[in-house]
Amino acid sequence: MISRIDLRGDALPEGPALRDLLPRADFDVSAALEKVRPICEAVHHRGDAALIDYAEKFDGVKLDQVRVPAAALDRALEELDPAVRAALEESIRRTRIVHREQRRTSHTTQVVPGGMVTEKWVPVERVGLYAPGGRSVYPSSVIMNVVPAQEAGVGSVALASPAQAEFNGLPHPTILAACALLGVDEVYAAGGATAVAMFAYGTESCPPANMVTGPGNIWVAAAKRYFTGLIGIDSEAGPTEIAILADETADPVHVAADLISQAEHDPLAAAVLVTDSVALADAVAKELEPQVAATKHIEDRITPALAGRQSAIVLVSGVDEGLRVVNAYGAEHLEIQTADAASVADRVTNAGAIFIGPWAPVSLGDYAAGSNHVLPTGGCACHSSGLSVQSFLRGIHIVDYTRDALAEVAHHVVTLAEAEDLPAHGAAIKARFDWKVPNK
Ligand code: HSO
Ligand code: ZN
Repeated sequence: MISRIDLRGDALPEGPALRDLLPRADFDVSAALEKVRPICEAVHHRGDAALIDYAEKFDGVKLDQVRVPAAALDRALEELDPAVRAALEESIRRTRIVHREQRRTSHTTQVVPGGMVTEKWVPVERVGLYAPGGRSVYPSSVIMNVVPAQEAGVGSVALASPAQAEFNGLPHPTILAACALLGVDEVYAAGGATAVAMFAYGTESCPPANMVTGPGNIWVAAAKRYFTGLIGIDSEAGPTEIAILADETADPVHVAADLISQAEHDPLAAAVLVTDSVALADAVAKELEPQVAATKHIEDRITPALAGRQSAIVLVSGVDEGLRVVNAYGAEHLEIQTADAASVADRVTNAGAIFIGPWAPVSLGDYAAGSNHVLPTGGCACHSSGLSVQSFLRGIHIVDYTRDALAEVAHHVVTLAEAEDLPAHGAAIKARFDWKVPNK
């Protein structure tokens, strides 16, 4: 069911060449871009009317309004299964305590006496969060997006999720209940690219947002790319990935279960085991069969994900080589299931999140570790981080110099301005000192 890539023997190639040996799912956002363009333009020009038309076309529901009434949020919370409510509350509590510690305080540096630069952290004013419907109704993702925004101090947080025909055109009740638990009362029934466009341009019922975050399919990713520059985004989330670096000490039952856990998201999800133990590779391959057979989404997601070209068991000659492979790959989620896992994890440089040892499976991080589950995919972990409080803050530099402090450095500024053929830059300094350059 899962293919093997044998990298033992010859020396491993360097960085990008090594990465090329580890195939990934095709996720061509640029091709989808052309298809979302007319949708975004329609929302721009026709506002709510376009959102209502698209809900009818894509979601099969005729909406009277896109804003979800407050009573619907209250009802969803009242009707929420108490066990789910308790689990969501614990997830919120843990996620909040971790993210609260990420808050940044402003800092002032005295560069020279009288010359100060302050970095002031200011939250984004208004954020639109997207929660998918259909195959992926994830209240946990509402938590992972809302909590860091709230902890960053974002004043206005709105959420959009597709209208569902079976719930009278409201978003899924668990999504509404999660919003109610989090204190988010501005919710819209809008899906995919239309929701991103609604937040980017604003409509009659929804004021525009400065930033849109949240997971979604390729259309959501394409709409985020379409609006880059106009609004801020978190990332263009692609299909989920799990990589596991394991040696002969790992339990094949755990390894197989964890690979399957992320394959469950999507037929394009990637599950990659990197190991120096042929015995473990064989045992995991064997263990996958009964575990896959016993789970729910076999045909539509798990089997195609594990059999897809994006998933593999990669054989390496040792843990050091394994580290080179996982660092080249830059997985969204990386589990380390080796002897002395913490010190192996210390040597990981590229991953969205790292899960150490046998008691920290990715599923824990998906729901209740306290960490964030919105993480970079598709190798973006080599340059980006997951969602955090920082994602919703801007650092503004505040420059405050006295006359003497400016005089001290004036000649350097004038010299650099002249070197760049920008004499007016130098003149802005000289004008303050009777058109002379002090200290020269
Ligand atoms: N593993 C997904 C997040 C998720 N899992 C939501 C369950 N629900 C991407 O990190
Ligand atoms: Zn997951």
